[in-house]
Amino acid sequence: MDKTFVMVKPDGVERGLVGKIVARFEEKGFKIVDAKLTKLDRKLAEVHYEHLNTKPFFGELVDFITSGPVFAMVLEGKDAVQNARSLIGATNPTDASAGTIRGDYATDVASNIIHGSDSDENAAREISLYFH
Ligand code: RTP
Repeated sequence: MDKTFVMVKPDGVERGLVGKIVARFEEKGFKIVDAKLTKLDRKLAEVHYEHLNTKPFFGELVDFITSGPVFAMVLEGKDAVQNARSLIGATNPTDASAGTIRGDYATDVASNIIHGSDSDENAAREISLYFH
């Protein structure tokens, strides 16, 4: 079975959406193999999002992701990365289909509720960053 890393961002935790989001992954058939509520320090946020560190919104992204607790999960299932991304929906909620998490719960790219790894390589990297 494949693994992926998924994290309900501070806006999703603040809005009380953790239970609903976890239920969607469980209903799809994922198994939760690890999970925790945690708060990122700036160093972890900068490492997690280092691929975006030249973007104009990088400072805002780090401020946002460290602004409150996140709910981080390791999910196991067939084609875990791709199936989780399908449930999550497009990065910009404006482009995300209804029925996806971002399509149903978010309107703004800067606070789009949830993160999911975009490759097996990044899933392994992110799991080791958050769960070690
Ligand atoms: P994520 O890593 O959070 O799952 O998102 P993603 O792969 O779908 O998108 P990525 O390009 O890696 O962007 C990471 C996060 O940066 C924020 N963002 N803000 N203000 C903006 O224009 C902007 N663009 C991206 C989003 O929170 C996005 O999820």
